[in-house]
Amino acid sequence: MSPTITAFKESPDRGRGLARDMAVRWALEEVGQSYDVRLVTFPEMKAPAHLAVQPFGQIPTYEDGDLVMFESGAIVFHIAERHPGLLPDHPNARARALTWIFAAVSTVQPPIVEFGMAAMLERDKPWFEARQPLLEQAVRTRLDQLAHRLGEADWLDGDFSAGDLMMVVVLRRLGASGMLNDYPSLLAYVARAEARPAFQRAFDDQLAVYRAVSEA
Ligand code: GTB
Repeated sequence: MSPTITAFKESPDRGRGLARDMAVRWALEEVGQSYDVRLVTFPEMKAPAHLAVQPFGQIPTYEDGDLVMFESGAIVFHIAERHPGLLPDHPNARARALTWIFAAVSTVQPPIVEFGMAAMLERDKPWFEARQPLLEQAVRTRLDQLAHRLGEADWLDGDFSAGDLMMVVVLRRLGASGMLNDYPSLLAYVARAEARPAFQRAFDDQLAVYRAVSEA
């Protein structure tokens, strides 16, 4: 049986592949695992049936037999652990790939999300202009550090791994800001990842959902 994931019925990202189901779709495509998608509306995400699966009323979730999971990073790691293709064989290298998943979601992502949320929700607030340079600098600090670590390598640690997948998902949220243009190696890193056929399939599938709903 194929696992079932949840995704927005009407994604606010307008099909740009920025919602978190993208990470899960991409991981499943990378390992060649077919899956079903249950689309949920905002009210459905806050209803008891969904809260029983995702206590914070969010997407994505992952259900496979009697296994029920939430948190995109954990889901991606679970998929990577159970299928070949997204983790190296050596135990230490696998541990380092897990480290990069955590680095993506808990070190690089927070300033990016804060910067994005401020631009989306606080433009009319009196503090917006004063706070913006601080938020931008916090993102740039992480990008500087990440670019330094990546150097001239294609991927963060050896072959493409679940760590790269998660990092690219996080970096893609900066797309509209244009900030990545100042970091050619990171821009190329994201482009390299986006060129992967599995990314393309995942992207096309989530875009098809957005198009079907917006044309209905
Ligand atoms: N830590 C969780 C995980 O990684 O799984 C975070 C999940 C999460 O943030 N889910 C969001 C959600 O369900 C959707 S992805 N939000 C509804 C709610 O909290 O009520 C975040 C997201 C949303 C929209 C855009 N966008 O429009 O560009 C990008 C990313």
